[in-house]
Amino acid sequence: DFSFTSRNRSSKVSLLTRVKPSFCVRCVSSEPKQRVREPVTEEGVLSDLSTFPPDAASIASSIKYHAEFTPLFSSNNFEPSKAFFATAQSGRALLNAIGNLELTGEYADALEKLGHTLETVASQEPDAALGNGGLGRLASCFLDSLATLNYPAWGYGLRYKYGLFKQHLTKDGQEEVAENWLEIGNPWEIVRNDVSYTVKFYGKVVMSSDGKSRWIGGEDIVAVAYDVPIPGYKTKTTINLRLWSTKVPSDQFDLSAFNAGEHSKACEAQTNAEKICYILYPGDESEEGKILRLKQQYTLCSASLQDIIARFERRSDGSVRWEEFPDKVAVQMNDTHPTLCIPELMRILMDVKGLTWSEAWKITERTVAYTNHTVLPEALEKWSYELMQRLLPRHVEIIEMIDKQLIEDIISEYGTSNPEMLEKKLVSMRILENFDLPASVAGLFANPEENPIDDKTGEKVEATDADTVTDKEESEGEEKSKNEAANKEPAITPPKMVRMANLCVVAGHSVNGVAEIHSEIVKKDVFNDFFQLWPEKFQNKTNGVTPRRWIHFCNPDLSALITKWTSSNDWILKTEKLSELQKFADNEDLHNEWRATKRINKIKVASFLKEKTGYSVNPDAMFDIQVKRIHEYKRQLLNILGIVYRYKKMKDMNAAERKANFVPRVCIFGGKAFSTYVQAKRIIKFITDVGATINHDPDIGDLLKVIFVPDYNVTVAELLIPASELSQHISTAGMEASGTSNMKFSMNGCILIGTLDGANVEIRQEVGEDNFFLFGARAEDIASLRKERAEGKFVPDERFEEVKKFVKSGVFGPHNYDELMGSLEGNEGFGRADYFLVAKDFPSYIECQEKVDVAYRDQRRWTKMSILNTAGSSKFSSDRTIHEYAKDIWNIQPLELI
Ligand code: B1N
Repeated sequence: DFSFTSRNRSSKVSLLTRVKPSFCVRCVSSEPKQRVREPVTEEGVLSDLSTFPPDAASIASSIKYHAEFTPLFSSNNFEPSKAFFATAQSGRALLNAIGNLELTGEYADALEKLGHTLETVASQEPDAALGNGGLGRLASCFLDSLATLNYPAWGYGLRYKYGLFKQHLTKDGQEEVAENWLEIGNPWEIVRNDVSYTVKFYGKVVMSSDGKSRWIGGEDIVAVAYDVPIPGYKTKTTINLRLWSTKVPSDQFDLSAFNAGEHSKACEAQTNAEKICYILYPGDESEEGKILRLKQQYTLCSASLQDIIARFERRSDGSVRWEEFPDKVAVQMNDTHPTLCIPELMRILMDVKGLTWSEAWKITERTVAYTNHTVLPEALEKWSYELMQRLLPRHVEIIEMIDKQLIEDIISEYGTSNPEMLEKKLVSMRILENFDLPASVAGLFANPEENPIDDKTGEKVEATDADTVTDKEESEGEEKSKNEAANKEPAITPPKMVRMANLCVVAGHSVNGVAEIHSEIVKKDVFNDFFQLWPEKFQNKTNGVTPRRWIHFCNPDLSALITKWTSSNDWILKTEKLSELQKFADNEDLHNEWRATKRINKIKVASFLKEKTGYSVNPDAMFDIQVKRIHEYKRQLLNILGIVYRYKKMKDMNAAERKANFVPRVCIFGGKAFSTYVQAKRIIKFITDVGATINHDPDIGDLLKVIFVPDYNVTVAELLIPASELSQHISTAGMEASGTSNMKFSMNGCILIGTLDGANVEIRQEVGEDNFFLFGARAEDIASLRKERAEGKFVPDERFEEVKKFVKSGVFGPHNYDELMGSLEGNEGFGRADYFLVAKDFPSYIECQEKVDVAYRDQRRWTKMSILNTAGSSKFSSDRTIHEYAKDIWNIQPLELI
């Protein structure tokens, strides 16, 4: 029974709270007629929390949108505005919501009168963890900015019953535990039983008498909308995150089976439907897992598009002009998870609304846009053609048509005079992988020897005598190939696959990367053939984070300090004002206040670490933090081996030398490993083993502590980031698309140590080279360094070899860490030879860490660097990013508030 009514801020607010077990809050105003949040527009934006949940009329808009089947962002309203698809890694909502409404003070006072503190109430809320990491959290920042800036846009996603797993650390490393975040109810959602759509799977395609394809039979489920209001900061606008939950259609309960005692059979359809939304990213190694994941993706796309189309039609007042659809609707696909939007929109437009292929294609192309978030080949989604054909037969027909159309486009661009080049293009660009060419073009490549084509003239070359094969040669040749065939293993046909990213690039009118260097790699490498064909599609949109959650709310003392020294709190909306701090970078008073704020935040973290891990840390030591998903390319292994090197050096000294040579550090790690990612789990185990040894070593004491914080999530990030002094963003150059925690750390006055990768490059430009610790190989050198490594030409640094020997000697327990250390050596059987170039970057990393120590010893210098990081971080507000998407991709304007 949730209801949240926001009233005039100056009016008296009384509260009835029920803190546990269901975390419900009810605000009642003494002046019920007076509202802060008047409807901004009838269309597009859920503008008034007091009428939330909105009635059908006030919600009769769609949006242009974006999705990681976490939210998909969509924006469509009748003033040109758009929508998109996204995953939400939202964290907690309460402090953010009352903060955006500017009601924190009143709310805290009211709670106090009821005998509660705001802090205790807020801490009861579980994190909404409907995403895996940076991708989902980016979507949540985008929603905050969309609302704050009054853009008419929504997010769409799936309402997973279990969000990202909870991480427990045991003696064997990470253990995953289900995260039942809905257990005590979710006061932020409003179920919309009046908004539901049927979603079909399996079945077959038939041709009806009018020549149209129809998808019939199969299995139907129902997707029901759950709306989560997203209030903007200092505005009347509140937008919507619409999450879909799946259930069985009401007529499908098998009553007779149930009555006959076949209970499981009777409930089968129900379980099948409900399990689609059980968990975020179900394991997809098994066939069943793959089907479930594809069902998730299609559910998100189908329900969201039906919703958007229904809203578009409702607003058309009976005269629907489909050609206007892209003017009103934009769909931003947040990575490839919502790719099925493309064939789904085509299907609905053609098979349901009766448009022709070319009409539907023009509309689809103008509506959808694609954001690429990774260049890791293993993360570029591919689906088995056979599986997809079974589950979504009509969509596969449409994808085949798009692929055919693409082949024609490629041939018309490059001609047929150079079949070899043409074949290369087709192999790299086609949506369908490992497929024969359609009959219409197959002839070109049938047997190039038979009718070779001159490279220069493009003419057929006549066979000469020298080319003519004699009868004898021919029969010898036949004999030879027969023998070869008999000796060979039967040829394995490579599986037919559908390449989702290629489909996005072909259908999207815009393709963007998420940091400058990443967008360049997208153009020069990952999608180079597409870039040559359609250079105008490619863009960059450097990521950003919301300064509300990531400075103002999570670091209130720093926020107050910035407000004081920049003379107003305008910076929360206009982050360019942060640069005003530059002129006080040497001011002693600011230095003192700045350091005092950091120290308070560090003390909070120290007590959190004590509670969660039992370890006591010294708040005067440098807090050095690496928190992010555990992945080999992010190189937590480089960090921990650097720590091992430091420890070994300490052990080689006497107490006085140790004290004189080392700045005390608390090294904090946090992050989850994907449940089946064995090497990532070994890294966690290794870090905790190293910590267990060092933290108990009496020689070391407070000089070095190594702590792995369990269950890193948004709430933990909000605590750690304000307390950070050094943070590590040390991926192999070219592999991290952007990173977004780097931005959060820098905003909070933390100095980064990092490679020239992702958004690090731009952060360093903005905050100044002197205020960033740079090391490591450059992206453009990585390929040749890997080659050198694989050819055995690389000679590792002696210090690196020493560290490996030290680890293998058993200092950190009985394990020999063979698999982990082996991955750095390129032993046969241990996979790719140090693919992530840990050994190569190790010397420059530890030398850079020595420079960090020198800088930290000089607290004036360090504090200045810290201030200049906050002052230089204005570019990384998601408000800037969203304005760029709105202008360059969605073609929408902020709404004018009335
Ligand atoms: O997206 C973030 C970037 O800042 C990070 O650099 C990037 O690694 C991250 C499949 C992903 N890319 N791809 C994913 C997530 C879940 C999944 O199932 C891929 N996450 C990123 C925001 O741009």
